Amino acid sequence: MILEQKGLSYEYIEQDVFNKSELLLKHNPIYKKVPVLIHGDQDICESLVILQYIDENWPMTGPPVLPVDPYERAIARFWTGYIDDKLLNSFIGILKATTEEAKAEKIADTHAALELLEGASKKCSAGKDFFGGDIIGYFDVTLGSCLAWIKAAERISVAKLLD
Ligand SMILES: N[C@@H](CCC(=O)N[C@@H](CS)C(=O)NCC(=O)O)C(=O)O
Repeated sequence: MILEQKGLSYEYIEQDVFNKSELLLKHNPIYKKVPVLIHGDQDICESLVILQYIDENWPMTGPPVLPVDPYERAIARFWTGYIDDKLLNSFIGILKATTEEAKAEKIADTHAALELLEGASKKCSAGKDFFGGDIIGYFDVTLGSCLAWIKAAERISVAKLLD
C-alpha cells in the first residue's frame, strides 16, 4: 500500500505460507514470514521495519509515511506498536482460544484495545480522515491491514468486534 502511495515501482511475489518457498526461506531465514521487501541485494523483514525503511530510503518520493514532527512521529510509532502488540495478540488469542472462558477474555481484551485505538485515532486525526491528517500513513496502513481479518472473523461468527 505504501509503495503504491509513494508511486514506487515494485514486483509483488505471492507466497504460500503453508508451503514456504526457497525464496522466502532465503530472504527471511529468521522468522520465515511474509512480508519481505527485497531491495536490490538487501532484504528487509517485518512490516513495520519495511514501512520505516521505505520512508527513510525514499523521503522525497510521495507523501511521508511517518509524520515529520518528532513528537508526532513518536506518537504514531507508539500507537502503531500498540496495534502490533496488543490488538493483534488479543485478536489472534480469540482464534486460538480452546475454551469459551479464554475466548471471552480475549474478546474483552480486543474490545478494550479497539476502544483505546478509537480514542487515539479521534484525538490524533483532529477531525481529519487519517491518523496523521489528510493522508494514509504508518498507523493507518497497519490498522487497515488488520480490518479484513477482523471482519472475516466476524463473518464466521467468532465474535462481534466492530460496529
Ligand atoms: N510481525 C510480522 C508478522 C508477519 C506474519 O505474521 N505473516 C504471516 C502472514 S500474515 C506469515 O507469514 N505466516 C507464516 C507463518 O507464521 O509461518 C510482520 O508484521 O511482518
